[in-house]
Amino acid sequence: MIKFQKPRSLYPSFDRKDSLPLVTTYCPGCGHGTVHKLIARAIDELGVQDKTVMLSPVGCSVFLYYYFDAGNIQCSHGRSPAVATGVRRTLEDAIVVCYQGDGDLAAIGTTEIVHAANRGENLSVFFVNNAIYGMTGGQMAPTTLPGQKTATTPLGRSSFDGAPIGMAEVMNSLRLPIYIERVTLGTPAGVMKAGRAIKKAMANQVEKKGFSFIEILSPCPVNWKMDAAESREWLAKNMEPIFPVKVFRDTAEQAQPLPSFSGCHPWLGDDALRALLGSGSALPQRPGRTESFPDQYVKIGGFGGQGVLSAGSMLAKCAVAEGRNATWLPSYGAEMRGGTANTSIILSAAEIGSPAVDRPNVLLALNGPSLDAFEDSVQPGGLIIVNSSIVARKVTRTDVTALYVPVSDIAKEEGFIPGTNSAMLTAYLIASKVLDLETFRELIPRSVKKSALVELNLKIVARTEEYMRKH
Ligand SMILES: Cc1ncc(C[n+]2csc(CCOP(=O)(O)OP(=O)(O)O)c2C)c(N)n1
Ligand code: SF4
Repeated sequence: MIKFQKPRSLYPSFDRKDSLPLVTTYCPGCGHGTVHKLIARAIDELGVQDKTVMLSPVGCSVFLYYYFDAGNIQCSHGRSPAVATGVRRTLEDAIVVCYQGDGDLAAIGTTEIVHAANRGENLSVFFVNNAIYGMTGGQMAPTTLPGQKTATTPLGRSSFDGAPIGMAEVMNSLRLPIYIERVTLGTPAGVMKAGRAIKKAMANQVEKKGFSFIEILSPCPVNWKMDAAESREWLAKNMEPIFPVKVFRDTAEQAQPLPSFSGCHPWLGDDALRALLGSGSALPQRPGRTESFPDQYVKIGGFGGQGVLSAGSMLAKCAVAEGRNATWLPSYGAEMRGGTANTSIILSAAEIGSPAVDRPNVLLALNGPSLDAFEDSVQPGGLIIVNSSIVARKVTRTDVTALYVPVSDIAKEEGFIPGTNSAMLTAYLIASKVLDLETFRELIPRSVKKSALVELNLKIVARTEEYMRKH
């Protein structure tokens, strides 16, 4: 009969390591190995290996994915609760495990953990508190004990360095977490109890109950400068009085499963969300152009006040109205009115992975600084439309199509300078032929509140159309 077996959710041998695939990277007696085993056992017992996503921290456990045969995302230092929130909200059934050290969670990542807990995200967080920065050579952590000697407090932590932060207590000051417990690896009984707490935190997530936080007091023999046995004794004798081991809160029994959602806000349907954002079904759906077009990576740049951001938003709405996918990413610089502003838009028939546009294939330069800033980034074969009313120079690139349209003059002659952006969008829609100009015309009354301004914008569209026909 097999009494003890390595959990299935740990690899039988750690082949991702460069050498010694049968041992971990952890020092002898380190608590990380124990915690890994307890989590792996919980994953096995709950039968969730194929849907578990482990979030590796920065710290000694950075190579978590060497060991766990499960999904993994390596997060920036302290950011795993934010990454976990993203995974939670896109993969409804995933079991998302945040594994964090005290440098990771209680120092650089304090904001992320507090807000994820405060939102009551359905997550399991395992906080390995070894009172020190292990990976970087034993510097003081926020959890370092008073008087404890570390690389940065060689005479011992003094009150000048603050007091040990009780993260379980901080969590307990928030309203939404459903389960908060501090456990210890200081004794064999403590390890058994830690295993039960870890499993319970995972089970809460499986049942969609909400946010569970387990703080695990864990030895770091190497940086504490002790052997394995001494470190567990030191932990029980010195850490446990400062960090009381107990259940701080357990309301999982009463907690109702959180509402289910998929890629959308849990309390808003798709239509309500679109209406709120002023897009999708709230827009007229037009057949538009049926021809396929290459994905458009558009950068619009100009002075603040030239309507750069609203031009981007309008372009994205036109695409959505024609049944295309679009993203609009405004860039809010520190600029005031008169400074420079830019926005990125992607138009595609396919789903769009990221809204960032580093290499545009379309540049709409409403002013000279935008042409200077973005000309070099345009893809070969791309299109640059320059506001020739105020940009004196020509495009220097010879591997792109350059058009010069006096969009500021057109808007000015129609008596409405803020309509410069409408003139530029018209020029782009005509030159590129990707979307129907009629769609833009139809959307203007929906976006511009005052009827007098609707008229002016429509006149600017007509004037630009005429200019483009003539030239
Ligand atoms: C943004 C950033 N800042 C600082 C570091 C350096 N750094 C790496 S690990 C670490 C602390 C690790 O301590 P802890 O989270 O307690 O984990 P342990 O190694 O003790 O398990 C720090 C400060 C980094 N990698 N990235
Ligand atoms: S330095 Fe400390 S925390 Fe890091 S592996 Fe060694 S014992 Fe573990």
